[in-house]
Amino acid sequence: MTTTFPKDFLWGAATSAYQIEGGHLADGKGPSIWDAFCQVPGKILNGDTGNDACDHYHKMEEDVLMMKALNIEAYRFSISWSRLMPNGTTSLINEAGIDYYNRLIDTLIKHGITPWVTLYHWDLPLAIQLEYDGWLSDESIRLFTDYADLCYSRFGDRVKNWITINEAWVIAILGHGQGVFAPGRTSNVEPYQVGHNLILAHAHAVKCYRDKYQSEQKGQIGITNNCDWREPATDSDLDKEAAQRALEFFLGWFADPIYLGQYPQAMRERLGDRLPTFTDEQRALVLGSSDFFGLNHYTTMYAAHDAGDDSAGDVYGNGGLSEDQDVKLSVDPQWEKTSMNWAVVPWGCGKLLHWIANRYDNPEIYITENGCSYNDTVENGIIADTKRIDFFEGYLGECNKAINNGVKLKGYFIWSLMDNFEWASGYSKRFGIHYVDFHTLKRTPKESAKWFAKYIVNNK
Ligand code: PNW
Repeated sequence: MTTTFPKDFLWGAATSAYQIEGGHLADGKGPSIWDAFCQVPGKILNGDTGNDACDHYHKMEEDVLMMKALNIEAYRFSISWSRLMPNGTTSLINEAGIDYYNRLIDTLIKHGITPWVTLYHWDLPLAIQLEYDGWLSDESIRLFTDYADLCYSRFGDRVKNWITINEAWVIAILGHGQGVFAPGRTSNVEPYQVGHNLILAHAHAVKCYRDKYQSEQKGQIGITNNCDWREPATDSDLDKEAAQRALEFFLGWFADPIYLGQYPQAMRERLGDRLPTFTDEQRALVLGSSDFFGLNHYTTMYAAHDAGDDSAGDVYGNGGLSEDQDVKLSVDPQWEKTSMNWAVVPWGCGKLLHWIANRYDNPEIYITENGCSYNDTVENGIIADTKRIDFFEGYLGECNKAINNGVKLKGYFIWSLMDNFEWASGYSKRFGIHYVDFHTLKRTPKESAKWFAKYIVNNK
């Protein structure tokens, strides 16, 4: 069995705007729902905010040189909508924000790094939340499409890889179901309305790209969804069905409409009126609306049938609204855990890749995030994060096997280029392969960064 990756395999690293940029009011940027959410007492550990984050907004050139030293071929970042459109609409365009992303894109290209741009990584302009109720309103579909259109028109001459929305599941469940992420709402109805609007917003933004830009600009566009693996807790049919159901409620929720034209049967059966329906026109718009399958993957849990359980999940309760699923989740106490308490289970990644290949007719997949947080320490200038290296070796080994078994995995982005603002956990969780000292903002490559730089070269 070969352990080298195909020659055209794409190696990258990922970040998102709110987690690294800082400059939260710089040069005309408007506030986002994350700026506001961080002001709500008790929402973010230690009262941290992304106001300054890694100050990537002012350290962008230095950070691109850091990417260059890492040998990555592609860099996935997100655009802050309210930096371009301070009130979220076309009525106000902030040219200083556009200049900033132009400089970032040009600097990347100058150093031979391909930009992969996420349009929406959770930082909705606050004005859209206040004036329209954000993603709860179908107005969000039009507003997002206008914003996407601006991005294609200003950056599309150089940006050839677009991701519309990052992790609709997180926006719906953590933002509108459990209330742990912005905008902090708690409901068992809103997540499904929000999910529906996100799918339609994605599809309209893709239609805009295809109608007005794609043939000329020759780029690709898709969506990135997140999914953990769900392994049946036992061999029983009930547990096997529970694991399948859990995957349908997690990934199928967003991928089925795009690849199969409707919501998964398990969701339609169990949610009744809480699950919106697509009109024929909408279904046709959504079906086939992704040029590639973007996947963020972090961990694995066992799934068992459990009618009536409602306490599944981990720190983020990442079983979703488990009472809708009748699934009980658990982990093996033997499994290595990261500082998020997420289990390290490389084979779960392999199984998930095969599940996607089987269910969606073997699409081209890009892993747009995979990584782990550990409590790294600096000793004599060295950050010896051997557990993180083990993590990547394990997960990349499974990726490699999946490719050899016919899965069309085309690329892999490490989460994350550097330590950053980890949402409700603030700066307490370090996912980076570069260490950031949050007092001085100095970046230092961890041993994992040195390892990754070599791994890329050895696999080219
Ligand atoms: C993803 N869950 O978030 C995001 O895309 C990143 O911004 C984030 O830093 C990274 O993963 C690590 O957390 C997730 O509860 C947050 O299942 C929560 C979950 C999954 C992904």
